[in-house]
Amino acid sequence: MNLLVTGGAGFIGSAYVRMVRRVRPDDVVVNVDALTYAGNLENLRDLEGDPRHVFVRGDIRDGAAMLELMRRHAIDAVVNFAAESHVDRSIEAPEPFLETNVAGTVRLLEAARAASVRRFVQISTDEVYGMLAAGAPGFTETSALAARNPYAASKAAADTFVVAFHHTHGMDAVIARCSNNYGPFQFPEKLIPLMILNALDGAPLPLYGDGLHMRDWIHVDDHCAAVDAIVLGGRAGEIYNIAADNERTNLDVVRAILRLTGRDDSLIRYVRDRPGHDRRYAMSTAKIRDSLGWRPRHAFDAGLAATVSWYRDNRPWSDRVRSGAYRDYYERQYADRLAAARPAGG
Ligand code: NAD
Ligand code: TDX
Repeated sequence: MNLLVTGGAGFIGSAYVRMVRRVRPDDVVVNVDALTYAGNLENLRDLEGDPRHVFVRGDIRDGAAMLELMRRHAIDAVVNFAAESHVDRSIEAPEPFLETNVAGTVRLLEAARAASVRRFVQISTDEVYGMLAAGAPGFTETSALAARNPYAASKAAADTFVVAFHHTHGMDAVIARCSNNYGPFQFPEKLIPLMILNALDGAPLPLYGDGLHMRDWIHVDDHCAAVDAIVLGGRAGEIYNIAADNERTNLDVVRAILRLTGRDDSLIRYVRDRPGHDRRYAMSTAKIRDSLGWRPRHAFDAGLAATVSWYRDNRPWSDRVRSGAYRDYYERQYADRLAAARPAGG
């Protein structure tokens, strides 16, 4: 199979690309990523020199470029991870979320249709269902869309387009809605890597509001395995929730990180709450378990401990992310090759 993965230099997309190369060595992965602040080619170091991993710096909003890539590589399936992914940024500046998450997804759908790509998998999120009341059973795939922050609104809009392309054009499109991911290579603007790095440094840990908001955590590799089960066996037009039943308050997560790093609660700082902060997300995952046989493999406590160890052992990665040095990597790895390929004076 020839796969086009978008956003494959980000946290989850890079884990998915590494996984596909490992489990299906004959598949070709064309990895297209705009390398925004969140894209980091150092996440793909393991794949350097791999002839079946083709990295292309490109923007999903550029429909003509996406179509050309799909045709040139005879793409069988598109897996769309590319997105602006951070809620706090969407509150400050929603425009890039509209552009990439909505317009970008529509242009990618149009390109996939024009190229007669067999399958389109949209990577969505639990946040499209909105906030869940304390004690209420988890959202199912038929729950209404009720996004409550600009990031979630952009993802819900994108999902609606995906559903519309399935119904209107008969496209084989499938949506995956996952809960909060954690694991190696996550950009340290998100709760878990931010708190791990601050705890390792003995710096304050900023908890929003009362710290009692609940999220349901899943190891990134379990999410990727679920996505791959959907790519291979999901039914056209269906939506699949993905989660691993690890609901925790943010305070619980932060305390676990403090224990794992040998620190104590004195580092916790309660700071101004996120505007419109959703109290709780949770979903039922009976559908993907029953129909595709997927199960999570990582227990949260062990997965979190391994993640803390990874950040402790990979300080050069996070130092380069935090200093901004990671952004030079693309230039060093690829710009010379591109310049060499260009005609003189071009
Ligand atoms: P990330 O921010 O780490 O990575 C996003 C990647 O997309 C980056 O490499 C970035 O360069 C790329 N990108 C951004 N705009 C682009 C554009 N216009 N064209 C091409 N590439 C572009 O995000 P992540 O946490 O890996 O999330 C990946 C996907 O999973 C997103 O669609 C997100 O909505 C979804 N998701 C994330 C979580 C989570 O907990 N992180 C949970 C559920 C769903
Ligand atoms: O400094 C912080 N302090 C804090 O208390 C940060 C960054 C977060 N938080 C809280 C806010 C949330 O309740 O921690 C929780 C998790 O925050 P984020 O890591 O920003 O994730 P969240 O807002 O839940 O969204 C994530 O899960 C759904 C991803 O970023 C999305 O891409 C995904 O779709």
